[in-house]
Amino acid sequence: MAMRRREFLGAGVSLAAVAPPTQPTKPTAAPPATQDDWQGVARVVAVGDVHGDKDALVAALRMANLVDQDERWSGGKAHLVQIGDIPSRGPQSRQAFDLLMRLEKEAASAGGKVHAIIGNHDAGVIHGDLRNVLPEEYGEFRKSDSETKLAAAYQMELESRRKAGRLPADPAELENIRKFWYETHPPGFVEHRKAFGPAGPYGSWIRRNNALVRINDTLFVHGGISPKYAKRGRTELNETIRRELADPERLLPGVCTDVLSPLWYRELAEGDQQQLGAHLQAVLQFHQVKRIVIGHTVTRSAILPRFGGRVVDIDLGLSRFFGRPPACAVFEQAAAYVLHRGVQIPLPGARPGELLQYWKAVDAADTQPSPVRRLTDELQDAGGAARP
Ligand SMILES: [Mn+2]
Repeated sequence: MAMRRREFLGAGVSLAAVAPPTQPTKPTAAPPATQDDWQGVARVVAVGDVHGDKDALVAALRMANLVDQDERWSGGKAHLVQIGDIPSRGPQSRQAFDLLMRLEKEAASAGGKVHAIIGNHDAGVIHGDLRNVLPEEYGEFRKSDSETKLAAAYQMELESRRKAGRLPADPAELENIRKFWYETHPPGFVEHRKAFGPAGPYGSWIRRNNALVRINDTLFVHGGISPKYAKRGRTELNETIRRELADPERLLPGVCTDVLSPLWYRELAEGDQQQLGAHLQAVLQFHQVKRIVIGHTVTRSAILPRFGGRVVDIDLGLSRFFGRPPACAVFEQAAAYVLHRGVQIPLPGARPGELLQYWKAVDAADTQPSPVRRLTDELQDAGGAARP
């Protein structure tokens, strides 16, 4: 068990190696549950995976009139859903967290709400899956004594290797270990790990959020709901995930690291719509919703409606890592639409021609030649019957 966890955490990223000696090894119990069912919300704006791009997040929020020119909450009673994956792949992760944490307070005082859904990368920065974290993201936590802290952490690493009988006698081999360790532990690393630890300010914020939230007739979840999790209740799953994030001992086997879990599942975005139709319908019925909004799986550059509008993938890759235009989905009492480059386009339902109409409108709103043109042509060739 201990070995498996070590392998999962990867080389040199175990929390124990950098935790200060005064920090309890087992953090306190999960914080109180955050409400995961909201009804009667007049306006819901959903924004896709941020991946370390605070500027792109602001652009999307401005487009939906949720923040003003000073990046203050201007959304009134609206609910913002960020579909998960705030960090990784971009240099502004801490800034994006700071913005959302501030907006959460400002929204609350205005009668609105910020829901930051837990994605696999949000969970990952807590439990040590740091495969896509950039040196710049650690750099956001850098202070004048970061190098000293790194040196101390490296000494602890050597000590734990010595105790485990894994400290090589050969100086060249030891030098290789040192080099690799410093490559994978940039300045700010120690502070980053502490801040995202279960007890740190960012870690504890993430782990009081939900992985599944129902608002009105829509379920919001980062990856999707697989058959394996089709009969698991929202609150029970949210609590299980929060418990795992509070205590790394619970990670394996666990929900947070399961590729079929709501944090990782991709088939609603990529799988065959005929084959998955019955499963999807069962999930919608179980949660008593009309549709599921997901992120996690990057689309071909625009918000992707599937299954006759019953699934909407809003992860169009708005971070600079993917470089796509800002967009968001908006759900109001009488309307469901996307804002694509600022243009309002109704989300299609299951009626014939609606999907083609949607892609044509996205195409027209985009810069030319539009990246979705090929898709539009394919649909047109198939008489509007083809499904992206
Ligand atoms: Mn993801």
